[in-house]
Amino acid sequence: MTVLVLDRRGLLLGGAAAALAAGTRVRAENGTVRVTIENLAFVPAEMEVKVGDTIERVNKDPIAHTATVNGRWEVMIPAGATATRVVEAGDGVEYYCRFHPNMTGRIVIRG
Ligand SMILES: [Cu+2]
Repeated sequence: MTVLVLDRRGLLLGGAAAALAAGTRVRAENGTVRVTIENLAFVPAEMEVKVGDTIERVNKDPIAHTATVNGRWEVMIPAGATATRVVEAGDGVEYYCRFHPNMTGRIVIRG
């Protein structure tokens, strides 16, 4: 299921934030990596983790977002909330927000 909720403001903010975040890849420290969601973007957009690490997504926007991989998993992050998910084998993927498909992120599994 795909829900397209796009508006001009969202596209512009998401594009700018994604450009700023490009090229930044963080690694988990002490088994946890934090992704901040702000202005319709995942920051950092790319992370390097190991199976068993926890990804913590902090939503600073006043609207809900998701981290979604079609047919695999979805994490719902309500406005102002934090959601976590433990990295599983095969999670080296790109994900996106189901509500704002221009929001994308990438998980890289370190061997
Ligand atoms: Cu979203």
